[in-house]
Amino acid sequence: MRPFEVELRRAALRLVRPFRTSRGAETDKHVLLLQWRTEGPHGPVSGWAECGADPEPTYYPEYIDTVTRALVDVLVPMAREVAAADGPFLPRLRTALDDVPGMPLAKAALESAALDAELRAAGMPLSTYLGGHRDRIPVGVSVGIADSIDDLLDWVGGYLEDGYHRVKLKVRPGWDVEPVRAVREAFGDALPLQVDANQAYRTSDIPHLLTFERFGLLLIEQPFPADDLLAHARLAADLRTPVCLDESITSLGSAAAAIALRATDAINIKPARVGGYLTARSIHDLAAAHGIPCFCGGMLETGVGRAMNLALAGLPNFTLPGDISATSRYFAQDITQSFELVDSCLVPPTGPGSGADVDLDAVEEVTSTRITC
Ligand code: OSB
Ligand code: MG
Repeated sequence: MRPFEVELRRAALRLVRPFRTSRGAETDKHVLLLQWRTEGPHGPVSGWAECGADPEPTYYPEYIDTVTRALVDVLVPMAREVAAADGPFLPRLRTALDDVPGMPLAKAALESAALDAELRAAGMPLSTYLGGHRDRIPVGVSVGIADSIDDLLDWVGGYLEDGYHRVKLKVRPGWDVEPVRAVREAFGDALPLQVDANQAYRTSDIPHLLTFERFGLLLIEQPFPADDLLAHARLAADLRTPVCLDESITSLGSAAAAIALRATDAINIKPARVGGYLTARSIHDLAAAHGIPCFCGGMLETGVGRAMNLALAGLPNFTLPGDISATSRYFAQDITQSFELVDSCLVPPTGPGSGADVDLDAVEEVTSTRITC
């Protein structure tokens, strides 16, 4: 393996509208970007990745500062040792990362940057490497908690005009039955609609959640705390609407446990949350073997993460529309080419690696701090 260096940048991009969930609100997307620089067969190559961590531990225990420390102190030095030894780099990096407990967000970011660099050097698209085969990815839109029902209906109406065919509403106790009913009344029973609670309910809310049956939802995502697989299993046993896990699935092992416990009828696979694209593919394969449909989740990614997610979402068991919306749903100006909706689908880029064309000037403009390691 060739020598490499990794540049970590903290950056912030203004969101076109604030995004509020049961766990908090954000007006800007704060992101840790990784650039993996090495020498390819035809000159210098850069692999790019973004980390799913937030500035605070909002959805996951890791946050941008802990990920930065983990990369600088532990994971990048470890990758350098792996690179110095003989043999194919990526599989050995995977094994080395698996030996370190926890920290899936930090590992995902590092492995993704290395993967992008290797594939760009080899001239191979990530979708080919992962085995994806679709050139159109059906996608939906995730709609935050609004100040009023009127605002929510305006937003949803706008997204339907934009061409989205599947809507996910963020819910929490006190913002659930009313908004879902209002959206059903305004836009009809045929609209593919699902909800995401981001862990806001407790086992004692099961009777309340059972009343959601009447809304004919595609699924109900992560109603209970991430480690409470049993609560999800109890709900799933009594609800015909599929229960879908997001934050609970942090590894192949947790996916296997959730499936064995019948705690999940569908899985939101976020590569950034499960330790990277290779593990995401393993979870996809496991779910497929058990007849559990998946969708590719998102965390308001920039074009860097979005391009990679589109490559993954081409795998055959991503049968539910992904949380991968067009650029204009997130940012007025992204740091890559923009992604546009075509018949409720996004088109994965076809270039080598992720296919993201990173605009270095745009990256400079949003960067606040950087570290090279
Ligand atoms: O729970 O799926 C989630 C965004 C940030 C953090 C968690 C979640 C989300 C979304 C947005 O729902 C999906 C997207 O990127 O469009
Ligand atoms: Mg979710």
